[in-house]
Amino acid sequence: MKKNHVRAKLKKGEPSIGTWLTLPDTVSAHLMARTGFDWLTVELEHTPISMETAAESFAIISACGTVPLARVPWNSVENIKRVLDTGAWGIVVPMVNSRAEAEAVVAAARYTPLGNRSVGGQLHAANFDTDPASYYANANEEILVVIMAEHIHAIEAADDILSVPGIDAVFIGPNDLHNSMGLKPEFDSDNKQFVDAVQHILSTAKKHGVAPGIHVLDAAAAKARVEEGFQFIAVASESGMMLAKAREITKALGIGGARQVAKY
Ligand code: 3PY
Ligand code: MG
Repeated sequence: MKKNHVRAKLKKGEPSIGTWLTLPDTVSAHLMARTGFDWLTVELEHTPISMETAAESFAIISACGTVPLARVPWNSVENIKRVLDTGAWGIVVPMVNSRAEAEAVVAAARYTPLGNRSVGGQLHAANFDTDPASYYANANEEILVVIMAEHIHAIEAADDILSVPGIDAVFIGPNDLHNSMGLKPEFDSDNKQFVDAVQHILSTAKKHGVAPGIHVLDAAAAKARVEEGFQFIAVASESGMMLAKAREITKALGIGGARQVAKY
């Protein structure tokens, strides 16, 4: 069975950099899997990506030697089960705001005795280049479980949440976190409440042996967060990169007026 090299890196305390896939397109997933990112997260929370496109993307990404992850639309047994059973090597779960919600994530993502994930499916084993019995026996050691801290309630309950056994990483969603503070959604800011919340997650994660992570917009921000001790870092998204480059060109040509493009 293949090894999840991203989980291994995080366990060793090393950083691991990836990006988000937001387009419902297996061709762009294939091309992105060859660009050098450690992992690619198929984004099912805020996009029209179907389960079929996601499953094909997981297969293509893993065949390229990159780790396929899925951000599920919400924290539920159904969502977590379906992406893992169709071949994702890990999950990113939005808005985990309490210990009970974190325990529910682990229960859905880990097989007994760590959780109660139901057994079944073919594609999980295929993507790890093994048979289902070996997958069931080893999946708890290979599946990456990432929960998101993106609400002030998660910051307040960080100690309770991050002490739940079975969580590998905590990933800050800066846009929702700003939003929950009544601030404009942004990837970063100097706002003291936001800065303190980020530092609180960083130190609480380290205390509990959980890899801290955050979503950033560019390589400079990714390097700065690595310097601070963050490990699981997402840089923008494939559509954000495409649109930023397209806008750079149309701006240089003086066309398109003051049009803004989505950042991720
Ligand atoms: C956020 O910034 O809210 C996110 O969910 C980033 O992935
Ligand atoms: Mg969010």
